[in-house]
Amino acid sequence: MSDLEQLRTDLLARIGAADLDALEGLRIEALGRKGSITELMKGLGGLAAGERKAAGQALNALKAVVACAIDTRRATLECAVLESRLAEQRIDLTLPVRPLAQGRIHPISQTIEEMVAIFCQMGFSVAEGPDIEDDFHNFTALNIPPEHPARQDHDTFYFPERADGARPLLRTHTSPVQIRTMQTQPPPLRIIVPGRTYRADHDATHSPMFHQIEGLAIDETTHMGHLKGCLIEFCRAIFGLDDLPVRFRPSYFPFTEPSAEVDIGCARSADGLAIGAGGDWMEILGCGMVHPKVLENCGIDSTRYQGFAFGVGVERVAMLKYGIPDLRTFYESDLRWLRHYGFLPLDVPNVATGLGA
Ligand code: 2NL
Repeated sequence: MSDLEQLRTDLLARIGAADLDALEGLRIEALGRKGSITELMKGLGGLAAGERKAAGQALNALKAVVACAIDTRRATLECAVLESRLAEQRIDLTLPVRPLAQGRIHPISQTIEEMVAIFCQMGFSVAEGPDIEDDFHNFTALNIPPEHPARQDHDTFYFPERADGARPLLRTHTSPVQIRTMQTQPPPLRIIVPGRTYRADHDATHSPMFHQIEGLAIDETTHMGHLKGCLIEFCRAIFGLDDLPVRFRPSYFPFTEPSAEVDIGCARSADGLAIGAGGDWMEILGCGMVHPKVLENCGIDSTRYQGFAFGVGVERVAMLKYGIPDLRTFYESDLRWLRHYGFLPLDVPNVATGLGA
């Protein structure tokens, strides 16, 4: 075998066995500026004229064969790499989808939504306001002057006194929002005010932060019949019982006159408590006709306008409706509890499910 044939056989064998990195090395070794074939071509000039042509043709043929073999081998290797990546990264469309981490709606949020839906269907609008209030909006405007005993009952959280002598506080009810609405919007008014409220009280049945929904309706002829109809309807809608017994019991609040507490029918037994007809009663909310002094404190003419107001504790309704036995669990942020008692985002209240069972 001639040297050239030997070189050819040797190169083709090594090309056939090379991986992509080795292949580039081989190309440089054979065809690069100092490659073996390049060097042989440089040597052609030194040959006798008679030999030069045949040797040149043989070298050109060798160069073409080697270049072609390298290109073919490279294409084969690249193709194999692509094939193996395609096989490895193939998407298996038969696999089940990964479960999406689904959040839950807190029972307090759900209960607020349901109550808001009921009152909005009756024509109320939602109003909101600040958690940090001043003495006037939380107490004085509501007919609770500084020396009034009701101030003690409220266990108010106060902030340090400011330079101007004012002492900001955390609102003890959502009524200040109604006061602000009456100060800025002329009657007729129909609003409900859901939100956080605060009292320095902490035991098995009281939390320092809790939620309320208050309502306010003011017009020229709004009377106690409207209050009763509206709240009877609310109690029946929120518990999904068309025939739920509801009674109004005289009571006292500084900001309403007359005032009443609303009880719903229930049955207490060894098994626990069931809402509905059963001979027993349970308090569910407070209400009354807005005191004329409160209207006047907000710049509303009490000889022309009158109205009713009410306040409902959200936690108590949520506990009764969803069978949550311990108030404190609402605020523990225990994810296992939330997965059990919480609601799925698409479970929005609606006429078919939200207001019913
Ligand atoms: C309760 C009692 C009540 C009101 C809240 C109110 C607000 C204004 C004027 C008059 Cl601006 N009244 N709110 C009235 C009666 C009762 O709540 O036991 N809530 C849990």
